[in-house]
Amino acid sequence: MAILEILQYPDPRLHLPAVRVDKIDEATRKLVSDMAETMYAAEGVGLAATQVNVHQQVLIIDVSPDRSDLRVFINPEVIRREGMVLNQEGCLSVPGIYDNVERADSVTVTALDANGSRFTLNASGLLASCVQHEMDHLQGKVFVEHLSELKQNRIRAKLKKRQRKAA
Ligand code: GNR
Ligand code: NI
Repeated sequence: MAILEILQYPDPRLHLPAVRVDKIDEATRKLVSDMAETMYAAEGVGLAATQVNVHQQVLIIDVSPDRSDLRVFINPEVIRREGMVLNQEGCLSVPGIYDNVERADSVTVTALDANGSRFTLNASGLLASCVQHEMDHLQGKVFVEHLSELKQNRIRAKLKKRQRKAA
């Protein structure tokens, strides 16, 4: 296992669209296990492959309080969405920034697991928000892009300044 580097907004690589995985093999399972180690080390509830600069449709989520319920989604598709909610979100690629994002209240997702078996999940609450947040990443979209241009400009400036200081 390995901890991978998480791309930081506004890195342009966060905007690359992920391609479908056509064969789930050992390399895919290694990616999933490295992503899990990376997500747990960073104390996130989800991670998309895009964030670790792998532009394939792979995402993981664990919203359990004791970090014992890892869910793996390969080539995920939302097949139902219902309702609207406003929830505060954060992102490991946009550290220290939290804001409200409107999402579907509940979604049904179909995807492949790490063994290539298809499953369908009905999600609501944090799990539903997280699925939508991670699927946005796979399309090259970061949650701040749901906010106003003014907020996006402020966030970009703040993170660039912070990255300059850290360098
Ligand atoms: O850790 C995370 N918390 C979170 C909170 C509300 C909605 C979505 C998320 S996902 C985020 C981890 C992350 O950046 N995943 O891409
Ligand atoms: Ni994120």
